[in-house]
This record gives sequence, C-alpha cells and structure tokens, in this order.
Amino acid sequence: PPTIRREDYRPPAFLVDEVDLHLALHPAATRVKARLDLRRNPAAEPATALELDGEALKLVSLRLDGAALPPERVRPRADGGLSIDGVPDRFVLESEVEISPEANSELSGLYLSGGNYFTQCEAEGFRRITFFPDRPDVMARYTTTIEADRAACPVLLSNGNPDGAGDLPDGRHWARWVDPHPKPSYLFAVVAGDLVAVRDSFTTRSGREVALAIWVRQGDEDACGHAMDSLKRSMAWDEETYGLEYDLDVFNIAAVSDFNMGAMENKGLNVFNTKYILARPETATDADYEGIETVVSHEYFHNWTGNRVTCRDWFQLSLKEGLTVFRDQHFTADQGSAAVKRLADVRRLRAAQFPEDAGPMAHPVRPDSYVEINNFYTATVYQKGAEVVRMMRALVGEAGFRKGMDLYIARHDNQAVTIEDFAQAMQDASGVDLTRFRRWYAQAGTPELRVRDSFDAATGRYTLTLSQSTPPTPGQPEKLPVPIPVRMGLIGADGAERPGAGVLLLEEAEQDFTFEGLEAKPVPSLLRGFSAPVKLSGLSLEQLGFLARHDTDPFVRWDSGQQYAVAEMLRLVEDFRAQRPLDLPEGLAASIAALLDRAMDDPAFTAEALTLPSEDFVSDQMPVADPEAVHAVRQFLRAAIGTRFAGRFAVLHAELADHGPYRIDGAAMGRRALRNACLSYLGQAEGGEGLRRAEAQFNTGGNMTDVLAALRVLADSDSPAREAALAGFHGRWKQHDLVLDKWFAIQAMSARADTLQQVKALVGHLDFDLRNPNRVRALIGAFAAGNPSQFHHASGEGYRFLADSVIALDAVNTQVAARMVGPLGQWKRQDARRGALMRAELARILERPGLSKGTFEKVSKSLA
Ligand code: HT7
Ligand code: ZN
Repeated sequence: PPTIRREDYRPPAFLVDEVDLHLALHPAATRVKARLDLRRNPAAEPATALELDGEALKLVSLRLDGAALPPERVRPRADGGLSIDGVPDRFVLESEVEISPEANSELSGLYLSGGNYFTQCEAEGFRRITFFPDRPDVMARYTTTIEADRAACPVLLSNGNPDGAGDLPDGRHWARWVDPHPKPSYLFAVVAGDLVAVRDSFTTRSGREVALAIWVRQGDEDACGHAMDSLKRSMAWDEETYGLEYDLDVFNIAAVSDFNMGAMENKGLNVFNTKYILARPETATDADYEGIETVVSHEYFHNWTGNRVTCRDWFQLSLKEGLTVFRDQHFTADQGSAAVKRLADVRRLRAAQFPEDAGPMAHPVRPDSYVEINNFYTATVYQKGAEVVRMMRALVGEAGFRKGMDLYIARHDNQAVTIEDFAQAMQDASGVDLTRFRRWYAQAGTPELRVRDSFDAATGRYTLTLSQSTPPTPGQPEKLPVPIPVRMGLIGADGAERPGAGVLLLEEAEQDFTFEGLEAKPVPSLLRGFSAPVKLSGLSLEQLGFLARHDTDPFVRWDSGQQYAVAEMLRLVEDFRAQRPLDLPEGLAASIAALLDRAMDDPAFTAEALTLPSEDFVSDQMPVADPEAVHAVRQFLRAAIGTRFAGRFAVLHAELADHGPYRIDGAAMGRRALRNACLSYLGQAEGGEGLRRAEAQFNTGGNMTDVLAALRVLADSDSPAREAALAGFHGRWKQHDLVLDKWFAIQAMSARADTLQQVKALVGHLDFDLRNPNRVRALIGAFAAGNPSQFHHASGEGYRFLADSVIALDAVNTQVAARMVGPLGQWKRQDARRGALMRAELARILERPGLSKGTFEKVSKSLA
C-alpha cells in the first residue's frame, strides 16, 4: 500500500461550496443521492480531472450539469474512487450510489447497530457514503435529507439545525437538516432509528437558547444525567475561559453500542460510544463517571478547536486533538482536584505514550508519513500533543495563551489550517519567539532530562546542571535539544521552601542554573506539575524519599514516591532473579506508614500515592524487561504491605464506607478510591481477612465502584467465593452490555496463572462478539495490554492468542484489528526468547493473504 507523505501536500484542485444529500435508508440497500456545487480552486495547480474518493460504493448514476456523463470520461480508480475528465471551471455534479449498512462491520461510513443507523466519517468514512473529495481542506455547507421507514426509524438526525419533516407514501417519512457552517466531510453525520431523547437547554451568554438532547435506546433515559450535566458545564466553561459560544440552535448527542472509538464530534450531532454517556451508580464506576465528563467535554470543545477551525490535512491531527485534550484536561482540573487530575493524566501519558515513543511506531506529534491514517490516532498525537500545548502556555504565560487562542480563532475561523498556523498565532499574540519550540512537533522520542547539583558552602551558591538528550527513533537518528520548561523549587533540610522557585528554561543540551544566598544545600524539586513530558533522572534515593515526604508540590511528592518505589522494586527484581529471599524494604514501609498517618488529609491523593507503580512502568525502567520477575516482586510487595499494615487498612476500610446516598463529587470519589486501595492490599494480606471483606463488599456494595473493586480482589484469588461471585455478577448484569464488558475485563486481567485458558474459553462465550469493539477491547485488549505477566507467559501462548485474534478481527473490523497489534510490537523490550516468539507471531500475521493496509502497516513497522 502507498505511503502518504506530509511534504507531498497539494491544495485540492476543486472546491465544493454546497452539498445537498438525500439518503433513502434501507438496511441492505441504502440509496444516497449527492448534488455537489464544485469550482476550480484558484490556489491549486491546474488539473485536468476531478478526483473523487469512494469505497465500497455501487454507482447508480452520475450527471454533470444535468447531463449523464459518458463512460469514457469516468475512470474508476483502483482504490474505489473515480477520476472524471474534462470538467469545466464551475459545475454541478449529481451522483447516486447504493450502499449496504447491514454489511458494514467496519463501523466506518453508514452502519447499523441494534437496528439503528449511525455514521462514522472521521477520518475517511465519508467516501463510504458517497463519491467526494474526502479530505479535510474541502469545506462545504451541507443540506441533508433523510428518508426512512417511520416505524423502524421514527428519529432522523443530521448536522446543523432542523429544517422540515414530513410523511411519505408506504409508511415512510423524511426530515431535512441544514448546517450553515462550512465543514469538512469527516464531520458529517446521520443518525436514524428508534431512539428517545433526554432533553435540556442551555442559554448562551449572548442570550441564545440551545436545545440539548441526548438520544439513547428506550430504558436508558435515567442514565444520561451525568453526561447532560457535563455538557452544560462544558458549554459554560468554554464561554468563561475562552469566550467561545455554541453556534447552532440545537446540540444533539446520540449514543451507540458499536463504535470504534470513544466518541465523535460531528457538527451539532456528536455520536458517542454508550460507554461515555450512560451511567447509573449501580452500573458505572467512578472511573466511568470521570470518563464521561472527559469525553463529553472533549467532543464539545471540538466545536471550536477542530470544527470551526479544522485541519488542513491529517498530518495536522494534533492541531485539533492535542489542543482539545489540553482543553478537556484543563476543564476537568477546574471542576475539582487539579492536582489529582494531573497525576492521573501523567500516569496515562507514561503508560501509553512513553512506550509508544520508545517503540517501533514512534512518530512526531506531527507525523511525516502514514499508510493508514487510522493508525495515527495515537497517544502521541493526543496526549503528547496536549503536553506540548501545555508547555506552550507555560512559555507564553496564561494571558499570552488566551490572546493567542483569540488570534488563532479570529484569523482562521472557517479555515482548514496547520500546526504551524497555531504556533504562529501564539507567537504573534504573545510576542514570545517559539521558533525552537516547534521542534516538539517535529521530533519523536521522549527527551531524557538529567540533573546534577553542587553547593559552595563558602559563597552560599547552589548550582543545578540540567542536561537533555532524546534517543533515536525510526527515521530520526539524530535529535536536537528542545526547549524544556522546568518548574522547580528548592527545599531546605527542615522541609521548608527556600527562595528560588520558578521556571527554568533548558534550551541547550546542557545548562547551569545558579541560586545565591543559601545557607545549606537544598533538595531540588523539579518538573513541578510535570511541566514537560520528559524522563527525569539523577536524583538519589535519599533525595526522592525526602521529596516524597516534604515537597509542597503534590505532583513531585507523588512522583518521587513512585520513583522511590521503582528503585526498590528493581532491587527486589535482582533478588528474585538471584533466588534470594525477598524482604519488604524498610524505607518503603516507612513511606507507606507516613502516607497512612496523613491518609485523610486528601484521600484521593493518598490512594494514588499508596498504589505501587504498574508492572509495565517498572519494566520500562529496565534495560530488558522481565515480566515474570516484576510481577512476582509487585505481588510480593502488595502482600507484604497488606500484611504489615493490615490493621490500619482494615480501620480505614471500615471508616471510609459510604453510608449516605451515592455522590460523585471529588471528595466522595476520593474516599471510595482510598477505601478500595485498602481493600486491594487487604486482599493480598495473609490470613484471608481481606477476601472475607471483599466477599461482603461484593454482596452488599451499593455502587459499581465498590462492587467491582471487591470482584477484582476475588477474581485474583483462589477463594471459593470467586466462582460464585463471577457467576452471580454475570447473572445479575447479563442484559447490560457495559457492565458485562467489566465482567470480561476483570477475568482478562486476573493475576491467576490460568488466565489465558479462561480468556480463550471466554472468546467462545455466548456473550462474546468479535463485531463489538467494546467487547473486543474488554477481553482481548485488556488481556494483551493490561495483564503483562500472563500475556508474556514464557510459553508464548499469549502471543499466539493475540495474533490469532488480530487475524480473525482483520476480516471483521480492520481499525480495531490494527489497534490490537500494539503489544506484540514491544518485542525489543523483551528477552531474546520472548522477542523471537513475538516476532514469529507478527510474521505469521503478515503472511495472511488480504491483510488490511492498517494491520499491514502496524505489523510491518513492528517487525522493522
Ligand atoms: N475525533 C474523533 C477521532 C476518531 C474517531 C472516533 C470514532 C470512531 C472512529 C474515529 N476515528 C477517529 C474522536 C475524538 O478524538 O474526539
Ligand atoms: Zn478529539
């Protein structure tokens, strides 16, 4: 398959001003008529032919300015598109095609889910609906008429504002929608079916009333409150923070169970995975509630960052995604505990993006090439992209950033632009030169930041020497230094802050920063708030322990504790390999004790700080991973800590029980998080008391957070209560897709040695469905990406299972299949034997005839 390169970008030869679409919906044979007003683009090189993208379309008719096109002027392309020769400078093209929603298991284009129709057009799904120049720099105004059977599809929705509806013969009806805002084709959407609305309204600050509706299946109306509340808070926040108001009369959200990703920001008609809409205390965990707020706000914020100002081409994806993730992170931080939110965001970045940046798929935030764009909806484009925007704000200041956003929107409203345009707006508005900073968009790899320090007692001068380097990544052997904002402070031996706190800007490979007037050598607190997405090294175990206890910055306090624990865990890994007995390190025990002493100061923080670094995070700090040893050490520590502090965990677990009604504010969630962190330790402790508590909590828990935390403990155990709990849970929730996903995932992530066997058996379970991406992620994804010790089982059976799954999935849904390849791509991190087994499985996938280009790209790059 061809590689698409950023440097080959050319403006479109033809522009589309108006699109008039008519969809006559039918499960097997939907007819789509499109009327396009086209004109030659004065900014493009002259072209002889009009190029239209198309995929899986059956052409019925094609007319140019009212006349049928002779076949010799229409050349079918190998990729399913059409080239039309000899077109005038301005013309109207009318096409009619037939498509089959019921045969569409890709979930891209128009498809059926539970008898209802949904579309997904980002990135290149519109070409599966009609012939079109399907690229984001072709922005047009859309009028959409939908026609369907009234009984099967009482609800007919599209982008923009409603503009009429009526009856048709034979029990059919129609509805028309007009979107006044020009948009790229990837933001087109249609939803039709038997759905009900939960309605509300929002009055914008200029006094316009917006009708809000969340469309769900009957019976789910009671589960939309949190999503609706999140939406209204997002709308208000964007007005207050950026002066950005909503711009249509209606804002519709439709929820669907079969969806490739989390949600989609189609103009005026967001489509959401039900996972990010539906929540009741008895079915959704606190993490689910948080996820809903994040995704609802994210998609809403796209209305300006992505929709009104969109991307020129898909290399600019982070222009909308990095910026919008930054905006949703900022929004959530403003809603409650900013510090704990930051820890969660950093944990996620390190878990997903750092390994990506160090692996075979490493790419810059603005990639230079791709084969399949769907493979570039990555943690790098999203999460690292957000970190880059965050650093930009640190450099230009809060006021400069707001001015920059204002200028960006004013300059580029209704345009398709580049990351360069965004950086230029920030630079022009703030007056801060961002020339070097742009390297963050161009270079892949996680910079490594090293610190050394010295103190001259005679002069009271303290010197911090910071140095940086970025490891080579595929296609980028040499790296330049990047500007790294290092927010910092100095802590004295008494634990008090010393003068000197601020932001250091490391621009060169190495720089000294001096501080005068100190009476003794301080401990440096670096990267406060995680001010740059880098790996920091150079602090001693003693300094880390000190910072974990004394720093005023919650991020550094947490992170130092984590780094301290990693160092101890790595030492224990050596003991394990040398078959020496393992002991609970006294320093680690002391820091747990210190945390427990102040547990109730901030329960959410305590829960985060009590949680040991993940197995993957520890493995990532080793030259060669050893999943077995890391797992053994982490399990040993959990058991040892659980046993040593059993009394205190038990007291906290009892004290923190929820008595009143279920609440989803930060304080209540923090209490539940801490309570369940205690239960998790107790579950590993000697004596079985934790398992008894887990069983009781499972049976009486009044909310899904507590029930699931208990089930997780039982699922890891050999307790006789395990089977009964799993069976009971299945029986109780078998009708609830989202809850059943949890049942699959918990078993897939179990630490038990028979997990792979169980997972294989679950693939054959009646409730498993390869066509449902949520279910695939819950079982196969959770096993491969969330259970390192079982996935990397020395037999190689885990690898074989994943390869078999990818092969089977590729015939059903290529986007989901390609996304599953990731864990096999990490073979270079494993020992030679495991690495060879992983490579063999990748090679086996690659041999399959007819492999999709997305899976081909992921597998072939993984093997390189
Ligand atoms: N902009 C969207 C990204 C997306 C997507 C969503 C659903 C299905 C397939 C998709 N491909 C790309 C979601 C977002 O980032 O907001
Ligand atoms: Zn997005």
